Amino acid sequence: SQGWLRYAPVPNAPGPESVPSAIIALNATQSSPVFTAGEELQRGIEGILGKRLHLSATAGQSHSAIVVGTVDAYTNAYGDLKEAEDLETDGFFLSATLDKVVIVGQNERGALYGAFEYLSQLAQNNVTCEPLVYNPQAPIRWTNEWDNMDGSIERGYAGPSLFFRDGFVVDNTTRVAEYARLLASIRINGMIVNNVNANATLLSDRNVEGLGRLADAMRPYGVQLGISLNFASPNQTLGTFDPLDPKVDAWWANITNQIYNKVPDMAGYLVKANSEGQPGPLTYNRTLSDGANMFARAVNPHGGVVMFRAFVYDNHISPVNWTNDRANAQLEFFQHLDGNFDDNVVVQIKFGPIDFQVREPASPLFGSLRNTSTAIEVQITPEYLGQNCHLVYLAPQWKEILEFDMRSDNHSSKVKDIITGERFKRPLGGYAGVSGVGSNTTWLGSHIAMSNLYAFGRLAWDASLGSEAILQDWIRLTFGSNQDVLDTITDMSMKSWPAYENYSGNLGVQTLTDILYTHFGPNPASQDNNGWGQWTRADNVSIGMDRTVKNGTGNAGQYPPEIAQIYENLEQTPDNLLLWFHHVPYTQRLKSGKTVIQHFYDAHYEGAATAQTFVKQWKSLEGKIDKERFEHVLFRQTFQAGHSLVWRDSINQFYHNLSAIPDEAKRVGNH
Ligand code: GCW
Repeated sequence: SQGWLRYAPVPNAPGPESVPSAIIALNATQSSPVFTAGEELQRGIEGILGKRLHLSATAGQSHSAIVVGTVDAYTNAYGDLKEAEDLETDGFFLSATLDKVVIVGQNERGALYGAFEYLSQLAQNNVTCEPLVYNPQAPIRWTNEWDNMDGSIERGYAGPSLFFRDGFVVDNTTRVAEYARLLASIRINGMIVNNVNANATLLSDRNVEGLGRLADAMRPYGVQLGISLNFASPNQTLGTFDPLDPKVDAWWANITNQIYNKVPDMAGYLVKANSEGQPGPLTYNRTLSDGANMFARAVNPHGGVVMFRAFVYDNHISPVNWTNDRANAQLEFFQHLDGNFDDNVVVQIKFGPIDFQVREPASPLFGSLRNTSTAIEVQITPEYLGQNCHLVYLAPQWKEILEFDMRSDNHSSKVKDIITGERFKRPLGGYAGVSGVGSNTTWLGSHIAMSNLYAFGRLAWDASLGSEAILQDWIRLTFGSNQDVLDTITDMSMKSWPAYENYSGNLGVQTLTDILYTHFGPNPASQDNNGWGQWTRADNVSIGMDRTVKNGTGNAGQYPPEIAQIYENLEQTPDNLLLWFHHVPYTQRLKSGKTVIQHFYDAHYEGAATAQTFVKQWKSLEGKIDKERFEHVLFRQTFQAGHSLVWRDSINQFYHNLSAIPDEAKRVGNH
């Protein structure tokens, strides 16, 4: 499906006279983003307004035309544009009146973004746009695809890979281009095409040639290809992968040159090292920065970037010791390396200290790396959050992290300003979204989950946007502008993350899914005594991780002082992170006045009740949405409603058995 780029006719549209009669894509050469912009404008306007405009590549009379091009091409043809000086890399200027539309990109990619912006406005029934300059807040706006060479996708819920099959890059790249088109429309400029748990066979001649073809399919959309690397790749030929061995360095320089030969505009590398069994520099007693810089040297001559993941921890950690804490790992591994990374290295940090749980505080690492560029990693594919069988609109969760103020040096230090490079004056930084897109026609396995992909791109461009405003753009583009459809999907989506949190793991206790295998469905018992370090420390009388400095793992002390003091202190810690930072009796009173255990019981009933209403809400849209998508989403909402009851009863029963504390409302247990 076309996702949000349907270009469906707009009812009550002001008519074809509301757009100019021709499109000029300035100096457009075949397969360039400006060429794509011209074609996209033609296709979009034909779909939305039923009028096919003449398209040409040469500057003509700009009156009564839609002119799209780079700032250089535009000024050559039509003279100075005063807004041009405000344009930053990938930025664009857009102005639209009824008889003249000007779309000028700082580069070709920006011009394409401007075309998509104009089409998005048209599709939402706005035919004019105030003259405005649009610039990105962050240079790195990438997806991470966790696609394996055999065609499976780690944590993907939408069928096999678009990129690989049976060990090789696919022959047919049609869907790759369609995906790049969706990404370009939300201003994503890079895509890591293979899993961070990477395989050295990606670097075979045949696959490097294949990467060239993938990049060719993405290039017309301005999406640059990047790849994940297996740190031990040289081992087979050299018998070593020591990052300080000159032979190893030369090996990487050589293979990197070969790749750039096929993919001249490769974005760079993504590296997961010394994490969950992956090889890395620690094997040779080298530091993580030694490892990262080895790749940085290889891509530097080509202008490439190395995204080095901060997701490094011991996955055989002993639960016996109460001061052990996986949440401490990132700072322990990375803080002392601050300043040691080359300039083209970006440390990519998962939003929270553990692993994409339903509620986590922001990772303390954001607040403490001052001489290192950083990026935030979020999961669009909701591994722990219902795997697209539950509706969970994630933008509100991402916004909470992005807006969180670390108060580094007692100074405003919002995560969103740290990762753009603004706060610590870093040259690079941005966003990585783990997408999970597969060959299924819905892309993510569920039509309604596409709001998450859409919102990721929008926030990566401008983190100050509101989650509801982004959502409503997506709804209008995806389902049309019927008011009931808009209101209903807005209401359901905005309630969805709180509902999921309520019927899974609340008060910051972690999601409470099965963590050993599926990461799906309730399994609170699996959340203790495992080597993964995802613990709740629940016993008969008490629950929660004591992460205080005075008594626990010390994790609260990893935050800058103003924040550390809040998390250290039971009274000041917000209820929704209480069990993340503190170990308390089930009878502990929350700020709401309820006990922890009663909150568990009530929240689980509330959350599951909300999931029941989603079914009724969705059913009210019958006839207002096409049958195929109506039935598809109804099926999922019905599943979610049932599964939320399973969640509710499993979790409540589990803690009722453990604590033997009755539910005041007498719903839980045997009565
Ligand atoms: O959350 C865990 C996932 C793994 C994933 C890992 C990571 C790609 O369960 O599937 O591996 O995180 O982010 O590296």
